Amino acid sequence: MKANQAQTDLGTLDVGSAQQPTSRAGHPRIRAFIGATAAALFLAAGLSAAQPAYAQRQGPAREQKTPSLVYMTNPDARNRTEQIDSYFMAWVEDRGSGADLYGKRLFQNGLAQGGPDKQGIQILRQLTGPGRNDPPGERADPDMVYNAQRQEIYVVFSEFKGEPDGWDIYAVRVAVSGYAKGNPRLIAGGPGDQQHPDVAILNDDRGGSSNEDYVVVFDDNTRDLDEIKMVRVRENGIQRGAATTLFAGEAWNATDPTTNGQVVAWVDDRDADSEIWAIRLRNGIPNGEDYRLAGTDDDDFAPNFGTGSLVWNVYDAASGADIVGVQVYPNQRTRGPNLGIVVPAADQSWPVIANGLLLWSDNRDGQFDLYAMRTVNVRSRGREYAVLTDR
Ligand SMILES: [Ca+2]
Ligand SMILES: [Ca+2]
Ligand SMILES: [Ca+2]
Ligand SMILES: [Ca+2]
Repeated sequence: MKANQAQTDLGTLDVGSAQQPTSRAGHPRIRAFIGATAAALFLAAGLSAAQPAYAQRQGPAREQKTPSLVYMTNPDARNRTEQIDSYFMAWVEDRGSGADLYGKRLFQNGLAQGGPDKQGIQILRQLTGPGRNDPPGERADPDMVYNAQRQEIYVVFSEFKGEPDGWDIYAVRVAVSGYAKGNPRLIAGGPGDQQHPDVAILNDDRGGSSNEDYVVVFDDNTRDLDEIKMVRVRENGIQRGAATTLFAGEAWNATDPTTNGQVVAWVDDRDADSEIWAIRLRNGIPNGEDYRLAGTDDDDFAPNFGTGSLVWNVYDAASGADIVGVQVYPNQRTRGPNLGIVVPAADQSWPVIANGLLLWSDNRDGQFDLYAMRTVNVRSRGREYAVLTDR
C-alpha cells in the first residue's frame, strides 16, 4: 500500500532530456527496471522529443543528486547571535571536472539561504597530500551527522580510485560554514567497491564516556554479493580498528545501509521484491537477529533514517521514483507507511529527513534539482518547494 497524502500534479517529464534516473549504482536490478520503464513511459505517453524545459537558460542545467541534510545548533549559545539554528545540505554535482561534493545552508524554516538559485559551495577545495588522488576521482553519496558539542559536521562519502581498488570510503570534518577542515581520511578501501556510506553518532547505552563516537556503515562487494560493513570512529576523526562485517546475506545482496546510531537498516534482496531489513547495535556491535523493518509491495530502496523516522524510495511505472516514510519507535520498529510524495512521471529520489525537513532530488523539469517539504511525525506540512534549482 502506498500513501499519497502529499500527492501533487506538478511537472511533466521531458523524457527526451531526462538522464537515466539514478538509483544506487550498487543496485543493478533497480537501475535496469527504471531504464526499461522510462522507455515504456515514452511510448505509452506518446511524447515527442520536446525542447528541454531549460532550453532558454544560459548554459546547461546541472544535476544535483544524492542529497544529505543536518540541522545545526549551538547548545552553548549565550545569545541570539551565537545560535546557529540552520540546516546544511550536501549533494553531488558535476560542474565540469567530475562529480564532487557541494553544500548550502537552509534557514531554520527550511528555505534556502540566498534563494533556490544560489548554487552552493564546494565542500572539498583543492587538496593535496599523501593518499590523495591527483586529481581526485569522482565522489558520490555523501552522508553526514552534526556534532553539536564540537559544532562541526562529519561527512562520509565514496570516491572512485581507479583500478584495482574501485570505490573507497572517505570521511572529513566540516565546519558549520560548510568548508572541510583538512584532508579527507580513508575509512575503508582496498579491493572491491566500498560504497553508499551512512553515519550517525553511536548511542551507547553503557560505557559512560563523554566522548561521542561515530558509526560509519557502508556496503562492500568484495566477496561478490553486497554485504554491510561498519567502522567506529572517534569524534576527532581517528577510527577505532578496521571495518567489520555487520550483516552478510547467505545468498543475497544487502545494500545501501543507513543508521541512526542505535540500529542499522539496509536494502535486502532475500525476498521477491527488495525490503528494508535491520539489526540493532549494542555497545557498537550488532546485537540480536536481523528483522524486517519496513517495506511495500514494490521494490524498496534508498533508505535513510531521520530522528524517529525512516524515509525511502519506491518505484512505480506511472509515477517513477516516489517517497514513502514511516515513524520509527524507540523499540526500532515502524508503523505505516504514512508519508507519500508522488509526482507523476518524475523521480523523487534519495530522500533524507532531518529535524522534520524532508529533502530529495527531483527531475520534474527534465534534470535533477533539490526540493524540500516540512513534515511533522513524517506527515506533510505544506507543499514542497525548490531549495536548489538551475533550470
Ligand atoms: Ca575499494
Ligand atoms: Ca518491497
Ligand atoms: Ca514520482
Ligand atoms: Ca539541476
